[in-house]
Amino acid sequence: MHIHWFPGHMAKAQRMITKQLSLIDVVIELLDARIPISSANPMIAEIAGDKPRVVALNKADLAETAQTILWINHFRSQGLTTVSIDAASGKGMKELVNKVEQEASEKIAKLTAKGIKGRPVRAMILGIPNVGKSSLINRLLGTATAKTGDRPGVTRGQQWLKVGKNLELLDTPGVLWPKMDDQEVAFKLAATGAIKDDIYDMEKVILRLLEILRDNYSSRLCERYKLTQELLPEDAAELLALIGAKRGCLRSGGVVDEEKARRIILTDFRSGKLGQFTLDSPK
Ligand SMILES: Nc1nc2c(ncn2[C@@H]2O[C@H](COP(=O)(O)OP(=O)(O)O)[C@@H](O)[C@H]2O)c(=O)[nH]1
Ligand SMILES: [Mg+2]
Repeated sequence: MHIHWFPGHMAKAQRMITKQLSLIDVVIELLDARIPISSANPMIAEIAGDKPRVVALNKADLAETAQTILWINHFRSQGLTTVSIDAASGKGMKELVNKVEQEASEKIAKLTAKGIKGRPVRAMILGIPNVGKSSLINRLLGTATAKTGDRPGVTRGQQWLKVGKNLELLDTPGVLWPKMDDQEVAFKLAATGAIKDDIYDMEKVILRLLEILRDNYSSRLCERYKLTQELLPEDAAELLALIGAKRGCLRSGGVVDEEKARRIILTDFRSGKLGQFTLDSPK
């Protein structure tokens, strides 16, 4: 499994983010609640520097609720303000905005002391591809809010978006890169859809996923695909064929269409039809 990020791209992305950070008060670090470690950028602490940071565990609707609570406590014990959100449905937006404003309160108080009154908090979202940055921006904006006008950001065309009374959000999120040198991390990123489907070995990902499902979530697997617990094959490839057959993914001659079976399993997993999953656990 290879993730196509090149040092040149990363350096450029980082330079860009660093420039943008000079404009903002608070970093919103968006993580996937299903993989809070694997979806993190290994250099986020350096990138964010001394800017206050709020960790938002997104896609909480797809993660195991009890695990998300453990993760929130874990991050909080490290001194990081952390919330869980669901940008698709809009859950947790108010808490997120409150935390962001809280994190900036010291800075705003300093500005006020200098005579600069009513300056809104400025924030920007950072996260790896597909973690939900655009969805979050749209959610925070809702329909009622308009762009703040012509005051430019760093990039031409970049704008501040007004969220409520006291918060302004940079309309372009910072795209971070994930860890790239760890096979297990690559698997989790691929399984959850953080990496484009055409740049990894889909076959291997599904087989690994099936192993995890069989070992830890066998009852869900059986329920979804009408399988018998006692008859679950040890071998993941056999399990794939069995699910394919059950789902009627058959080519002429009754041969199982494995590609189709893989698609079904991956879609079910990513959409929550196989239940909620958290693939990273706090140490
Ligand atoms: N279930 C669920 N899906 C989400 C959530 N947030 C984003 N998504 C989906 O994840 C995919 C990627 O989201 P997007 O906002 O484009 O990610 P970006 O690449 O970080 O901007 C889209 O299909 C979204 O609908 C969430 O909280 N829950
Ligand atoms: Mg986007």
